[in-house]
Amino acid sequence: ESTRNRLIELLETSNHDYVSGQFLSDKLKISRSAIWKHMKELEKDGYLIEGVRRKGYRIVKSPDKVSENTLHWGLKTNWLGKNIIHKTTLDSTQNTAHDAARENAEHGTIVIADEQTKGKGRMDRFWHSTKHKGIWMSIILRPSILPVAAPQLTLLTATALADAISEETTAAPKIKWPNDIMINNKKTAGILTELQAEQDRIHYVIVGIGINVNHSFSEIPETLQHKATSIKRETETEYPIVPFIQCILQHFEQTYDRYMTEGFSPIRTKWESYGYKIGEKIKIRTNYKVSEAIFRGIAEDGALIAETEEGIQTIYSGEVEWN
Ligand code: BTX
Repeated sequence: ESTRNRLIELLETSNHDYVSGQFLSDKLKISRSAIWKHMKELEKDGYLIEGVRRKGYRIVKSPDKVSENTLHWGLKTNWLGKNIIHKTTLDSTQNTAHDAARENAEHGTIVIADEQTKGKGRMDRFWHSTKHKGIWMSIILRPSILPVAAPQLTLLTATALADAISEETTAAPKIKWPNDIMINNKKTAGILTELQAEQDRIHYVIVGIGINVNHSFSEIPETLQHKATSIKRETETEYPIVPFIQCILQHFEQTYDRYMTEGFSPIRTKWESYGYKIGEKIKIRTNYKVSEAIFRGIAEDGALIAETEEGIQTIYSGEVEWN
């Protein structure tokens, strides 16, 4: 498999010129028929390769097709995505990730699917995951933090997504506390963090990320069209999916490493710079009472800070009305 990555690298650096089979077989220390077999595998991954006698091989077109190989090639991370499980169809990448984690999959393993038939939202809600239109993936993490700090991982993921979306597209993402990415007031991405833990120890965390990327308006389920959108719909541009995923993984790794060395504080500042409705009116529900409040930001532990007539309040779970 790493031979295949080196093979792609050698072909890509020749910049669409022919590379001789002999050269490749010398460099990779494998036979010329083994080279030919690798070429056939690359074609299955969507590469268009031309082989000409006495000249060699050249890449005519690289695929924008998600596979373990295409994601590996050019991925600039140190530990994230070194192990990738890609399937065309899964019920939920979360389920596959849980299975893999139970079988000791390493920290940083990625599970990704082209479509999900039973994508999961929070509280058993359904997450629509249309084939080839979005990014549906789960990251297996083994952090040495306390279970109570796990919600910070969701906020951390949201900032990494917002950074990646800002870098790859012309959209201006906002993070709606705690876990939605909004573009032009409509939900574009969601995060589902699940953990397997004891009181004081996390066995593993699965961070699920769903992003609507290349849906046209009619490809967004009708029942969601009033509140959900895709990046393509908001920016009128279609985005190559492989570099987008790589960009997300790079931002995620950077943000995660920073959290582990510097704590939540820098993440909090970043999060607030993307915060949806900070400084604006929201409603919060406490003890069966709904009160008006101003959304002030998030606390050091990730809770929402709201200012009501009675003073500052911190909110830990979905008791917020945004409209
Ligand atoms: P959530 O509970 O915040 O959002 C779910 C709600 O969002 C649904 O009830 C519905 O109203 C709406 N919704 C459903 N599908 C979409 C969509 N594609 N775009 C916008 N709105 C939608 C958010 O949960 C967490 C979602 C995580 C999804 C990822 S995908 C990879 C991983 N695998 C998996 O099964 N889930 C995660």
